[in-house]
Amino acid sequence: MDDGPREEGDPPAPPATRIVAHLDMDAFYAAVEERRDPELRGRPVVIGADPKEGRGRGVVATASYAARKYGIRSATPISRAWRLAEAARRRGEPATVFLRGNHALYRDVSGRIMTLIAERADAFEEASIDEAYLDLSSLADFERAEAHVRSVKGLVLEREGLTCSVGIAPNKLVAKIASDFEKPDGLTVVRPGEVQGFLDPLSIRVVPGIGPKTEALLRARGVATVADLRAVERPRLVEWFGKWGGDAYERARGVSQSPVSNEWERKSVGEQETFEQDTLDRTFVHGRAVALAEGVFRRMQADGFAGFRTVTVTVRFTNFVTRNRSSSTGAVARTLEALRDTALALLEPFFDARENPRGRMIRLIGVRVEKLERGSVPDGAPADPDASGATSLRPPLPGG
Ligand code: TTP
Ligand code: MG
Repeated sequence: MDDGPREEGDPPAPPATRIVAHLDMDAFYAAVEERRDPELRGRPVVIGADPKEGRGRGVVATASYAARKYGIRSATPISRAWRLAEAARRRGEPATVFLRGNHALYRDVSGRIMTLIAERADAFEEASIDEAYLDLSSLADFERAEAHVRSVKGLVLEREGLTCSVGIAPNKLVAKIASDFEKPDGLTVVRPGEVQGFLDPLSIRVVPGIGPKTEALLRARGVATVADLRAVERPRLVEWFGKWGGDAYERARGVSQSPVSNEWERKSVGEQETFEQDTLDRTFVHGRAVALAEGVFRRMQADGFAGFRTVTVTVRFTNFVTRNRSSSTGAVARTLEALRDTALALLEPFFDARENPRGRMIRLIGVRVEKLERGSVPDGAPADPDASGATSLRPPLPGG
């Protein structure tokens, strides 16, 4: 597409206000399940590993909002989720439904939603299975952007029966924080003059890049809110965090230049599996790696890609130490055999001293393909009758 956002290095255009929206589906997997089975609606629903009455391994992928009331979240160990659900049930609260999940279905729904919204933006960037950035700068003012986003939210609800939350702001960073501000079914608009006032009272945890460890470190130094972070001088942040300190300094001010990238390829397709028992049985691990490679290859093709340039395997040991190894080729690989053979070769050093000097057992493996090449999608998706309608933002872009 050549009607995309300006590239870095273009002659400086007068800085017309950018308008960026970040859209994130609400409790995505759980919402899709509730849509599929109305019996589940409003009930506590947990998608993830098999809980095995509290003995299961693996984690929660997502929990419906009713299940979040019990303290169950993404990445909660499934055994703990089970105990929280049992405790709630004993208090007389509704029983929790545990589902393994249907990833092919979530990918289908995601694909349709992405197509729907991509057609309604100047530029579009798929950030994960359930979130995307939209550049709406050509609408020129925030009121029009808000009205436009309302209609997009309405369309997603009408076509897919799902709600999402959206943030509208002058850049991706603030839009992302805003989309999380009021969930579910939220719409939060932060105009250029409001950025600092919006960010200041929020916890430092909303800043992308600040996870639990960085948060603890900052809190130990008396930094709890974005306003606190903004009060720390740049050299001090660099002293604490190295190069990342400079980014933190910018982020605390809501500054971000990163463009909404028009390329709409998902960057990778991968799957992981936690074993029932930790193991170093090479034959067994190879068997599971081959199965994962097959699943990944099918998904890659189902998502409209013909080949890949990079294969990555992940190994998590008993002690949760996690390692990745990758292999890249200049040419695009297009066969399952290539994927399988590369994955097995990458796994090999984990069975001996090269990557596993202490002979640790393996808890989990993953296989992923990256640098994907779009292939000919068999039947061209039917043209959306609304695509060229009044709500379409393409093609006119100011100065484009
Ligand atoms: P999120 O958008 O992080 O979560 P969510 O959509 O379930 O809930 P929210 O309303 O807070 O946005 O992730 C989107 C989907 O990605 C989620 O439904 C399941 C999957 N996922 C995982 O499988 N594992 C994870 O650790 C996370 C965070 C998400
Ligand atoms: Mg979401």
